[in-house]
Amino acid sequence: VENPAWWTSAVVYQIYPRSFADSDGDGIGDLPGIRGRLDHLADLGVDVVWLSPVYRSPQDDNGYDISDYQDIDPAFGTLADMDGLIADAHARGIKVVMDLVVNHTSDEHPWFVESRSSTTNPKRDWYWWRDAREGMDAGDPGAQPTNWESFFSGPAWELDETTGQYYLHLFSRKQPDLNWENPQVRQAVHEMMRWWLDRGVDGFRMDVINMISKVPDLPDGPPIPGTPYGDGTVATFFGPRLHEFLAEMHREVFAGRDADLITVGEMPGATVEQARLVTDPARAELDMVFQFEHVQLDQGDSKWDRRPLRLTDLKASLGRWQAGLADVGWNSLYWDNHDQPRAVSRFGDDSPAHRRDSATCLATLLHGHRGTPYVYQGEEIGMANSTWADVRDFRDIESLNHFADATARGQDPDDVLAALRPTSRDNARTPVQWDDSPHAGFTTGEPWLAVNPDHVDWNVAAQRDDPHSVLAHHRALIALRHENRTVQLGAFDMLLPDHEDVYAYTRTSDDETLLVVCNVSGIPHPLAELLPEAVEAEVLLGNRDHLPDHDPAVLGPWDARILRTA
Ligand code: TEU
Repeated sequence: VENPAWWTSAVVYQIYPRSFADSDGDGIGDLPGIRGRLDHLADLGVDVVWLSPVYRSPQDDNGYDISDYQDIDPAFGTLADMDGLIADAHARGIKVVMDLVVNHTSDEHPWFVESRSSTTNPKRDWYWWRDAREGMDAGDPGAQPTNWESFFSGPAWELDETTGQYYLHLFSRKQPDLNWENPQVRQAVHEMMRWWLDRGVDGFRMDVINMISKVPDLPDGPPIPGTPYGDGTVATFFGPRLHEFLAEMHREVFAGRDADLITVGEMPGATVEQARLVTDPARAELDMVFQFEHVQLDQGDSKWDRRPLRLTDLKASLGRWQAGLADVGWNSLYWDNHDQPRAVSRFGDDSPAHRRDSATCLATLLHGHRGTPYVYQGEEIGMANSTWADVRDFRDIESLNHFADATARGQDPDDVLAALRPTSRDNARTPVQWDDSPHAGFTTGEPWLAVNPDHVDWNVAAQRDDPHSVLAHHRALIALRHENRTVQLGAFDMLLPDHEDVYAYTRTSDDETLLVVCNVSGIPHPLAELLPEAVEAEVLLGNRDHLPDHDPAVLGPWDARILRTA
């Protein structure tokens, strides 16, 4: 790649502000709290920080329901705090990316308040309004305009009494979908985006941006067996005008500025082919996307139906994405975010014996790939899923709605709770564990969501000066990416595709070949047999070669190594 973009050697850190650091004792993280912890990010070495939404919001979906895109919610602070955070981050050479949530707004956004006020309001067509299904009366069971289900359980349509019509909400009923067919909507969004760029932000993570183009006549979806619903994603994922809207957004917002910016589109259901089109620089749409294939390999019929991950499935998936975007486009690389359970619990082993090694093994496996790695708050210290005594411990609307919906349909509450525990998004949202003090140094008040009891042992303070900590390993991985062009741009080749425990691949550039080999299991494997060339190779970074039982010829439990073999 000649003249590679700056983000091909960058690492992004995601902050979920509600759970990061609370400065005023109200139990909710805030912007001044983030400003007070920027040295942690600088020490880690990240280049960009992506903030989950901090805009004014009723907080129905913890800020992904926005009522004013150009103001900060008082729970998080003020616009002055935001300006200060941007300045402080820039002073440390860290860029700031905002979360752009424009598939939908809050139902309390003035645009929707106007839109719902009457069928003739000028903003009526800013959202998706439809009459009851043909031949049925508004309010009748099954009278919703389509058979789609919301991601947060229940129908994707809400009847609005004022006008007797339904409005579409793919997420909660307090998150009405914007109608992107309407050029006024697109212009208003572009204007707001330019306003944030003028304010100094360096780009956007774009929430469910593949849903902004829908099949305009909103057809029913194919029936989903065992449910009263049809699959709405056929009409709402990657609709016919998506590339047109993304190219228009690039022209209207980024053109002329984009050399220093970064854009990443969250695209549930994205295929490699679609990602190639979206991230092809020649098409000037987005820089990269978040795809979901690798975080759905351990799911059955739904996200609540968990099954063990097969490593060969992971290799096939990540390998396909590496190959598919090798010659055009770019990958994002992630395990964790605010919607996913903690990787060390999900894909690693968070038992005391293996937690550190499996966390550093998973990090090595991910960061060695070609793409831009995303570190989610707490992932750098091996934070794990929390314990959930009963449904009252949860806060996430997705989890709470699922519990209510599943039990209302007759599922045993204990079974539903058992399904929530390993999967709930709240696992990612427990407060960041800064130290072993009460509430882990996150707040001096009552945290909005309980701190994981394991914070007494797993916290930033305990790891900062430990050269073998999960934190130190992330620091080393990030430094390696910054200094090594083979890690940044080298060709990716998967090895051992059929091995169920060992994940290995090479990265090749003109001047060297690196071999990344990871034992994604608690069982030793003979490296000498699997990859003989690895045994004597130069070790650039290992995660357990400091341990007394380390044997160069044998991969120990969760042993991960980045080697130079040529
Ligand atoms: O998530 C999009 C999305 O598809 C999630 O619902 C995800 O599929 C699921 O929760 C993971 O299993 C984005 C935001 O990241 C999420 O926090 C919001 O709730 C959602 O959009 C609506 O804005």
